[in-house]
Amino acid sequence: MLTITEVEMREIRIPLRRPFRISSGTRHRTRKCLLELRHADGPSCWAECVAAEEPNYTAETIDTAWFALREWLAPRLLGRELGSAAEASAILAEGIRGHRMARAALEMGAWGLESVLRAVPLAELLGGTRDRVATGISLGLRERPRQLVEDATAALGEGYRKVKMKVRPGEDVEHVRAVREALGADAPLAVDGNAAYDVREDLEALRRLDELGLMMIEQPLDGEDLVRHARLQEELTTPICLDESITGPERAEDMTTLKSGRIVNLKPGRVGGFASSLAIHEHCVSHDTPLWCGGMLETGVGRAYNVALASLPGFGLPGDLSPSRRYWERDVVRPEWTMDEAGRVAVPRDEPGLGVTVDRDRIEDLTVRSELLSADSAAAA
Ligand code: OSB
Ligand code: MG
Repeated sequence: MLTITEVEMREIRIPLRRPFRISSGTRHRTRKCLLELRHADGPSCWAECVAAEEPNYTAETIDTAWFALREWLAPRLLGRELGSAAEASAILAEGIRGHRMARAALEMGAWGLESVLRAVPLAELLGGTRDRVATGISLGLRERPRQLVEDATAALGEGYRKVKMKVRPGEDVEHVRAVREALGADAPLAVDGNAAYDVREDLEALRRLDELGLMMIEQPLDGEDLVRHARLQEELTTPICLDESITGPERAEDMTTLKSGRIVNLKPGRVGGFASSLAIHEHCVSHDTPLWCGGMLETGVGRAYNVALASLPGFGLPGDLSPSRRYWERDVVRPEWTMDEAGRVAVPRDEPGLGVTVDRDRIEDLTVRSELLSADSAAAA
């Protein structure tokens, strides 16, 4: 039986080594919500919520997630006897719209805790088969094309298997073309619009990007706009990859039905967790849809969950699974996540749970608020 008796919520503030700019804004540091789930018999496991400080990627933020976790979500699981973590998703979803990032944090934590209790590596619990997963880098916007050429060249030199450039209208064609020319026609190059494009106003720019031999154009249009993505995909040779649009298995099915895109960026923290991720994975595999695991500037805790998921057989394209050094002076886990010269991250296959040790002192230093939720307090509420 899987019984979560306590959830300790923490907000940490951790500075990024370099600011990260996307179409809708710049991040200098991240405010992160971490959870520690404790089982009746003592074992515990950490989890991470991917919600950011501002509602510029999705409507959720760390503050809405904190509220949802405390008020509605954690009380549903606390003290409840689950046969397995696979039951958590439906319990957390019942009668609750949205709040997928909040749900995912708790749901994935339940899988992590089950992995600890059953002494099975998380990757194995999910059905992962790979020992290593290839990673790409996601480059933030830079003012000058020359800076991007430097960033991209350095990334390929480090071994990264894919270079994804953030783009926005007006900061796109010239920048991407410069990188394409510097890296050569065969370099694995992609762009991510983070929903900033308008299919009518920006069609010319999208057509120019289409000529640059990109692996994919990620989420050019609004997340809810599967119909216009379909129309755009008809116009373009480059595959469209959906990120923000894929909020669950149904949206992946819609993408296939409507032909809104040809590739899926799956972030478990965005789709409500692992049960939903496994369903999307299955859909993509059965429809020959290429799939990769995206990232949300996770700390080493969130990274463990993404790496475990990315070890499943359907994840054929390099994920956004950069090592700790890309983001942090010092991560919150030991050892930190690293990448080999061939751009691969090793999947922990010998240890249950996250496969890395949480650095409690580091987390303590970074914590700005915490709250302890227990089965007793949930029963009283
Ligand atoms: O669109 O994939 C995205 C980061 C924050 C929010 C959205 C996105 C991203 C990234 C970063 O691209 C990927 C990473 O974690 O390295
Ligand atoms: Mg994206």
